[in-house]
Formats: sequence, structure tokens, C-alpha cells
Amino acid sequence: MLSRLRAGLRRTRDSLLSGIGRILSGRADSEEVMIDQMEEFLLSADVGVSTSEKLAQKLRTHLREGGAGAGPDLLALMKKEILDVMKRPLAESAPGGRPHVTLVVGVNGSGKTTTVGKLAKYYADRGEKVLIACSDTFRAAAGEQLEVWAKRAGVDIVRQKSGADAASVAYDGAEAGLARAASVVLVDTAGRLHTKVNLMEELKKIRKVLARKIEGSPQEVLLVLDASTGQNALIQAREFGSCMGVTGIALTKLDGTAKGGVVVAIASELDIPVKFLGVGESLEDLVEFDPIEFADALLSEENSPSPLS
Ligand SMILES: Nc1nc2c(ncn2[C@@H]2O[C@H](COP(=O)(O)OP(=O)(O)O)[C@@H](O)[C@H]2O)c(=O)[nH]1
Ligand SMILES: [Mg+2]
Repeated sequence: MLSRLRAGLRRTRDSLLSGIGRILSGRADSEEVMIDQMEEFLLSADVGVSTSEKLAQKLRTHLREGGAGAGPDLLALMKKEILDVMKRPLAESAPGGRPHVTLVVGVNGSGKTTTVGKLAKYYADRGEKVLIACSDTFRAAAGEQLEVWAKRAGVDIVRQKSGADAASVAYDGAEAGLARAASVVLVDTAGRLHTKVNLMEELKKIRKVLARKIEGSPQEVLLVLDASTGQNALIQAREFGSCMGVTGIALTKLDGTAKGGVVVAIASELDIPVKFLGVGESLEDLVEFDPIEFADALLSEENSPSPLS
């Protein structure tokens, strides 16, 4: 898991370390200028406005108190501060009835279906009996794509013809989950823009149907965000969060971007916990979000001992 996380964050880490290195070894006229450069750089790495500001402030205090202005000392400080601003994921979501239902939502192409496949494997590996429901009835190919993932993960899938009512597939999924004594039901949905009212209504209908069938479900509404979209992901999280009752976030495609700093922004600026990170396209490329491991993988040079562990 750790090496997958490290590998997935390679681009972001390389960019951060070389950027910070360049600023430290550059000829800034003063420490003030250096800190300004650092703040700007963090912003460009999508760490987010308030978090970049907070980090810059910490650096300022650190230097004023006579701390070293360069090298490993400063990197360790940054790592500690990044860790401090990120919230820990909350303990497991509300108990509710069985099976535990996760409704997966997010815009088109964010990685929902891929994440459902990875989650199926994640839970199956932990001894859960998993069932997937394909409520993306919008595209004809969606069902086949999910079918492939279900086969890879070795779990059951429930689907209908494309064009069917998405809520009715969710209903079937919940019913089959109960009938087959599944412990986890994952509901994949069609991509939608938070601005498309009718699609949002469809999601609400899915929620209602699930709750009627299984008490307290969906216990988790997982919002899937593409990390490579940077600050856009933050905006989507705010919009979805306010109208869909999102309980957790999965950030995907960290392996394909140098903008993984957005994880820090999301983990520090939102009240919704980050739960999973997607670090590749295969079944195993999903890691639980752990702030300590993340901060470490983000800023540690290869083979250097972690000041955090
Ligand atoms: N590199 C990489 N690609 C990903 C990841 N997650 C999803 N993808 C790719 O993103 C594309 C869209 O994924 P999909 O699951 O179909 O998105 P959906 O429309 O939200 O269901 C596919 O090509 C996936 O292979 C990830 O963590 N890393
Ligand atoms: Mg999909």
C-alpha cells in the first residue's frame, strides 16, 4: 500500500521537492521574498489559498524564531504543518442496517466506475460479501465496463438494460443484497454535473429508494473527484457536498498529475473526510487515506528516513 502511494504521488512529489529546492537554493533578497515565493509555489501546486497562506505563516514564525532557513529542517517543518492542517478521516460511518451501502457519485469521467471496481476488491479482500449495482443506465457501455470490474474483483453484479430507470436498478441492488446476504453493496451512478437539476433529482430518488429498502442506507455517499482537475475538484466537492449529503471523498488519478497538492486543500478546507486515493488504473491501485502516510509520501526523498514515523 505504501509503495503504491509513493509511486502514485511521484509526479507531485518530484514537482514539490524540486520547486522547494529551487526556492531554497535561489538568491532571494530576503527571507520575506523567499517565503512569498514559497507561498506562490504552493498555490501553483494546488495546495489551496488558505492552506498555502497558513503554511507560509508557519515558515515565517519558524524563521523569526531562529530556525534554519534551508534544507531538511525546513522540509520536515513543512511536512509537519501539512499534516497538521489535514483532518483525519472520521471513524466508520453511521452503523445503519445491513448491508452497508455505498452510493458513488461524481461528474463524468472522474473515475467512479473504476473506483467501484477497486472498492469491490478492497472489501472482498477484507472478507466482505460484495454486490455491485449498476445505476449508470445512461450509457450503453457503462454496464459492460462495470461487468468487467465485477469479474476482476470476483463479486456479484446487478444490472438492467441501458435506458432503464436508475433508481429501479438501485432498488434491485438493495433487494439482491438482502436476498443474497451481502454485507456491502456498491452503487455506481451516471456522471452528472452538479448544475444539472434533473440529474441531481435522479440521485435523490436513488437515495430514497435505497433508504426505503435498507434502513439507514446509503450509509456512505462517496464523492469521486479527479485530482488532476485541481481547484475544480474543490468546487465540485462544495457543490455536491451541500446538496447530496456526501459522507466521504475519493480522489482519483493522483498518479497522472503533479497537482496532488489538491489533496491537502481538500483535506484541510472541507468538512468531508477524504477516505480513499486512486493511484492507478488497476484493481489494487486504491489506498486508504492516512494523513501521516500521505504527508510522508508527498515530501520524503527516496530512502530518506521519515521525521514523522
Ligand atoms: N491513471 C489513473 N486513471 C484512472 C484512475 N481512476 C480512473 N482512471 C481512468 O479515468 C477514466 C474514467 O474512469 P471511469 O471510472 O470510467 O469514470 P466515471 O465516468 O466516473 O465512471 C478511465 O480511463 C479510467 O481508467 C486512477 O486512479 N489513475
Ligand atoms: Mg462510470
